[in-house]
Amino acid sequence: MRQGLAAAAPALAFMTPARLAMHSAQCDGRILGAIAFGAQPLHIPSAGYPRAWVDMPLLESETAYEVWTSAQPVVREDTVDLSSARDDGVLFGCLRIRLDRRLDATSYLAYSRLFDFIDSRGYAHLLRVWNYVPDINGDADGLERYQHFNVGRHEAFTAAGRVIGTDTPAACALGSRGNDLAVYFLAAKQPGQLVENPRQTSAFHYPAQYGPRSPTFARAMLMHSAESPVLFVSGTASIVGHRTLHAGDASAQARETIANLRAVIAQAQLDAGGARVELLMKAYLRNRSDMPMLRDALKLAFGSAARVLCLQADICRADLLLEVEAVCLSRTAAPFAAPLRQVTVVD
Ligand code: 3EB
Repeated sequence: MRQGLAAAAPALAFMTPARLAMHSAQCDGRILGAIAFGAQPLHIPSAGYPRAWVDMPLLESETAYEVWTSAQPVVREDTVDLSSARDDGVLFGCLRIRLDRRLDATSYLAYSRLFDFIDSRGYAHLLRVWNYVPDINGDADGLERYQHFNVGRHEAFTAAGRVIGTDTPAACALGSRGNDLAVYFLAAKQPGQLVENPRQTSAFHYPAQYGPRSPTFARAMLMHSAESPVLFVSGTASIVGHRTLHAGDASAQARETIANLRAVIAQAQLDAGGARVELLMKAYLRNRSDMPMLRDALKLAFGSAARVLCLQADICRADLLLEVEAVCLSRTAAPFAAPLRQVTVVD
C-alpha cells in the first residue's frame, strides 16, 4: 500500500465526563465513538456518536471515557445491536449482546454480526477488537468460559472467510461484570500490517492445552496513515512462549509484561523511549493493591510519553495478575520507513 493513499488515522484520548462534554462540542460530527469505563452505569444524554459502557471499576476515578475521533466528518449508522460511525478510512463499531445462550454461541453471533457489517460497508479489515466478557474465568461444562468465547470467535472468523494468522486483528479479552458481552472495534478499508512478538508464540498457534480453538488475535497491528502510523498493541501479559511466567508474583509479571511490550513495539520498528512516540495504555489489574507498583513500573519504563488508565479486571488466564494494552502514536513517519522483519516464533 502506498502511504500517500492511506487515510488519516483516528485520534485517541482518555477523558473525564466533563472533558467529553467539551470535546463533543468542539468535535461535533467527527467523534467515532466513546466508551465509558466505571462501575456505575452512566446516563449519557443521547449524543451524535456511538457510545458503550463497560462495567469495570476504574482505580483512580469514577468514570473515564476512551474517545476515538476522526479528522473528518463521520457517517453514523445504528442497527438494533450495532452502533457505528465511519470516515473515509476507518469504521468504529460497538456491540452489546445479552448472554442468554452459551458463551460460544454468543461470541459466534457477535463476530458474525461484526463481519457481516464491516464486509457490507467496505471496511473489511479488522484492525483492533476489544472484548469484555462477564465471568471470564468461570467454568462451564468443564471448560473455562474464556475458552468457550474462543471457540465461537474462531468459528466466526473461519465462517466469514478470514485467514487465521493473516486476517487476525490486535485484541484484548478481559473479564467484566454484568450480563452482557461488550465488543467494540476499529475496521479499515485498507489492511493493516500484522506484528508478532519474537518472545511469544503467536496466540493463533497456542497448543490445545489452552482450549479447543486458539484465540484469534495478533500481538499488534500497524495502521499506515496519511500523516503517521499507529500501532495497536494487543493486551500483553507475562507470557513467554505460550506459558505464563511468575504465577503469584505481580512485580515479576509487570517486568515480564514490559519486556513483551518493548519487544512487540521494537518489532514494529517503533522506539518506545523516543520523544516522538506517544503511548496511550490501559492497565488491567486483578488486585487493586498492585496498582501503584504497576503504575511506577510503566512510568519508569516508558516515561512521560505514556498515559495510563488503570482498571480492575479479571485477566483471561487465572494465573495472570495483570495485562497492559497500548496504542502507540508516532509523530513522524520516519521510524517506520524500513520494512518489517519477518518473524518466526518457535517455543
Ligand atoms: C495472552 O497473551 C493473554 O483473546 O483476544 C491477550 C490479548 C490475551 C488478547 C484475546 C487474550 C486476547 O494470551 C491474553
